[in-house]
Amino acid sequence: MRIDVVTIFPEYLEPLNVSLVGKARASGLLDVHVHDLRTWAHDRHHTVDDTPYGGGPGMVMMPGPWGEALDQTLADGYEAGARRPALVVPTPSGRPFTQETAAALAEADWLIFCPARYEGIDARVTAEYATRMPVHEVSIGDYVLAGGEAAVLVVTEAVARLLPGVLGNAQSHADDSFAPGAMADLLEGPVFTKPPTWRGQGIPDVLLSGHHGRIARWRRDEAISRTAANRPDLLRRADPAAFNRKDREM
Ligand code: 6GU
Repeated sequence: MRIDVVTIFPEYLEPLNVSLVGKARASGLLDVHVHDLRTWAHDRHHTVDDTPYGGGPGMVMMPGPWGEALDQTLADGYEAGARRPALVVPTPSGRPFTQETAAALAEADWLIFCPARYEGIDARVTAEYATRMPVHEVSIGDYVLAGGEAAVLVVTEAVARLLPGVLGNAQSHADDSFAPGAMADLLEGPVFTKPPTWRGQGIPDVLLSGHHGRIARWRRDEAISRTAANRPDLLRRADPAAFNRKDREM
């Protein structure tokens, strides 16, 4: 997968060199290009924002630099052999970014991220590119960040770990909270490793029983309790029949 990021804070994207995403880049599974939007600002101060039409607080990112940046980024990507770009525009007004969104984006072969600062990007930019390619406006949660760069890190990590070959063990995302499947709509419960006693605390006996059916049922029950405590909204949308069906398999 090719990823381009156009930003006024290229250094904010340095974490893309670290950990899972960094390794995916080093192994050639991800080809990441970070661009400074101010490269396409033409005045002495490299201005990329201006006051909003209609008045109001804050500044809006100008369409000029974004249009030139995206045209150049698209030309370079096509030149390098990338096909079928999709724009990802992080914004608190976007659709909620979920595991489902991550899975859909992981099917793409080229993502171009457009993180905004200030009050956002002039709306004509997304309108124009939407005539030529998919444009995904995504929000990573119900709170307001100073800009979209942190969301680019979040989305890239969620997508990268779904790419074939990036995680050692494909099962490790089959069981994730929010993954589709048996434990869909349930959060993962607690986990334990050695030593068997730590600061006076043992581990649940069932985990040492060797009885896979009982262990699976215990984990499922823990998942339900944790979901009830932390995300009752998920339990309300879950299918209660799915819980009982599992019991008959054990
Ligand atoms: Cl994607 N951007 C900003 N600026 N704030 C957010 C967000 C994105 N998602 C939640 N809050």
